Amino acid sequence: MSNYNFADIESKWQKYWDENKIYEIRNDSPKPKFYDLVMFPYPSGAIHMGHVRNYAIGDVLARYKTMNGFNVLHPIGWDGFGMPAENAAIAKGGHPQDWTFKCIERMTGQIKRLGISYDWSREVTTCKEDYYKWTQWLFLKMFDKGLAYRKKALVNWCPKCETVLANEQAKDGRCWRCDSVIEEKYLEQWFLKITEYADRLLHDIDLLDGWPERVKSMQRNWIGKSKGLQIKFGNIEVFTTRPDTLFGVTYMVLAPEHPLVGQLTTAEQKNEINKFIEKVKHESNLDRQIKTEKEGVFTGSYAINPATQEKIPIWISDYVIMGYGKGAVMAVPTHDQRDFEFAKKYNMPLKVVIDDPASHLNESQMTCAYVDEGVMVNSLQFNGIKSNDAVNEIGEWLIQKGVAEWKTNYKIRDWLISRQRYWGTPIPVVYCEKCGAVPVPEKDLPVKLPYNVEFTGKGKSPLARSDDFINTTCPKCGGPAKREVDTMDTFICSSWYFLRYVTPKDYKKAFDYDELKKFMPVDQYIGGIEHAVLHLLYSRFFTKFLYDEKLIPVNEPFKNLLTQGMVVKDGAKMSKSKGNVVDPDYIIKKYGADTARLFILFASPPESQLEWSDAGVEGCYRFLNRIWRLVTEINQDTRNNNQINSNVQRKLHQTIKGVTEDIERFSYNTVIAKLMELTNILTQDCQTTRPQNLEILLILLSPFAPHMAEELWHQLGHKDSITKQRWPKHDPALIVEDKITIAIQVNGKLRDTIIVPVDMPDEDIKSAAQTSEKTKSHVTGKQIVKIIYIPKKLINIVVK
Ligand code: ANZ
Ligand code: ZN
Repeated sequence: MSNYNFADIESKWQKYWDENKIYEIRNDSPKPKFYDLVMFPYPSGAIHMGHVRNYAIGDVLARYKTMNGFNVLHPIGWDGFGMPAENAAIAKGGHPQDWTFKCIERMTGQIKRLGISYDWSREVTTCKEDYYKWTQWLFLKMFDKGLAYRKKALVNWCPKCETVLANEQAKDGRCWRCDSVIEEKYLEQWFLKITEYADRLLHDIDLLDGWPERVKSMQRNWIGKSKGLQIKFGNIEVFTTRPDTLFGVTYMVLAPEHPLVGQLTTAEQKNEINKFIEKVKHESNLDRQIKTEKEGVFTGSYAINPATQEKIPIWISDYVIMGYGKGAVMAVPTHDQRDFEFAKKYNMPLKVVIDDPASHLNESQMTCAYVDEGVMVNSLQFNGIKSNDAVNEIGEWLIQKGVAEWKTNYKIRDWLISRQRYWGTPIPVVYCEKCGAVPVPEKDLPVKLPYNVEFTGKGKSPLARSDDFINTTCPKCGGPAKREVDTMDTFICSSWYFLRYVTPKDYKKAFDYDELKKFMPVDQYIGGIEHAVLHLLYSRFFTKFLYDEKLIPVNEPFKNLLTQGMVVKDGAKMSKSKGNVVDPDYIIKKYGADTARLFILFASPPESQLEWSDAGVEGCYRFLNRIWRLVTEINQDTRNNNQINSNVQRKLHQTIKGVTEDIERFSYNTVIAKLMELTNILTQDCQTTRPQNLEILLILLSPFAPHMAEELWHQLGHKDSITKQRWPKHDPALIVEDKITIAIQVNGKLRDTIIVPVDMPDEDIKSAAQTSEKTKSHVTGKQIVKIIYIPKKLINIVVK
């Protein structure tokens, strides 16, 4: 017997797969397609266990689908642009490009040592000219359609990253990358009009049956559609989702930035109002929304409620945001909690207009707003109807009066894509004094990112200081012009990379409609939940745009989505700062890639959190050693064995069935448990195990531990690769048990079990049950009232 020398075996087969292009596929294969995609990595320097998990999950699927006769597109590439490369260049000297390519080289080696079945001939790198040329081209397409535009706006600024960020990247007021508190700046920047697609992005979430509910609801909330009514209170318009509360409005609140505040403020109130506005300037929108203590000041003016003709005071407060709705609210303290708190603080009147059917509380009894449905009161002709119906009726009534219109609002904002950084795709625009902002013509793409720039880490970005880059001529008038010095958000690069994998080497176009037809949509996408409203939303937006332009054949990119769980150790996410990182290289060196893969897949189902366990790794290593011994030792004696053990056959076919079903539902951990059981049975049965059985075991194992499976496959005498084998099918006739176990109860209490042949007639089973020794003592001397028989399972004898 030879030892399981994983290091030699793994490098030997990796070389074999590589040299024989085992994992390269053709676009024109006659087989049905399967597009298996993992989120491509950012070349950060080294892969971590999260990557290993992601790629191992994807690899099992790729190998399984291939063996089931699919033409599996299973590519990998690099999300090459981004800030860490530039930051490293600033900190350590060197160049982001050199740093990035060094990282890619190192990580490529690591991924290859994992034995993942990628088609490396399709490798895509977003920071290479032959890729970012097309990213620029896509920008121009959007520009042509008015979907890329420049505007001056209040934007999120990360002081540490020294750049602006998209709203999606500044969630909860912090930078998605470095967690710094975001500042707001008023700047002129480039945006993509994702809002134009808001409704379709929302609506089509319903088509995504293969996506986790959690991701779908995160996207729904982010888009934040709300239907409501825009009502004129004189010349002030408000947006409300609750027209049913109109008769309960007792004051109005404007955002401090509202354009009418100046003219509404009376002389007496001027001082206080200005002081308040000054104060609010220092609060971010986010602070204002989460602040518990609402503050405000009276303007001195009044508005007229169009329903009641009552005079209501107009206030300003920080809880009303200028960027949402109309920047003004009709306040209903009895039915809106924020308004309730504000009214209590400033002694504003309360008026109930929806009666709480459970408590009928009046104004003075209320301790909080009543926000649910009820019966309309104090609302003139609307009294007595359900508040739910009143939404529409009051709405229509106001529309008739000409003071309102239905309006849909969205929370999502246009995607700010300018970045004041060097290491990104240059925005292909020049500024000419005569012609203004002029897009670079397609034939002049790519606008190359210059290599020779200076990284100081202070002040302007390297591009903004590179005269060679900046100074150019206007494509329109030929006069002197200056290039845009901002680069694009790298999330643009990753919004279309899955299209490039289909024709990665096409120098003439970004992608090809007909070729995409063969592979899109992605059948299975696998990645982290952190991209729920970043990459996954942006990619859907790009896909819809390209579909509208008739450039691609699908309008949703990803049919099924699996969000893998985190890898944790000692209960915490692996991270350098916590000092609990387990280095994949170390595990591969010590146990081999097959053990690493197997452990990662065995320790928990893909979507759950995975707790690292050294003992678990050891266990997987021992399991692989058992298979090694089983095949290398036992096989010597049984090479020509043709005897069939029906118990072993049954177990084998049950395992084929179970493993296949489990793989189909991503229950990889239970697959491995089943393979362990089968291995035990085959080992016990070592005298009679036939080589055919071992072959099936190896095929079932191959998606999980491909190197060992390939090696032992060849040791069994095969000359071709195990990856070329067909996935086995179970024989339904063989999995049927020939004996069954019947439970015997007396008055519902289990007293005995008997094992009988499956084909024993029911009458015989019933009499066998009554004659069982253990049952007898509970039955003798008593009267049998009835016998309940659940066929092939259970007999219950009821006695008196
Ligand atoms: C009156 C009212 C009565 C409201 C009531 C709610 C309950 P969503 O669902 O998020 O769209 N609102 C409108 N514009 C606002 C702004 N710029 N800043 C802060 N709040 C604003 O929320 C819509 C509701 O949020 C609107 O409906 C309005 O308050 C408030 F019993 O109008 B409501
Ligand atoms: Zn930052």
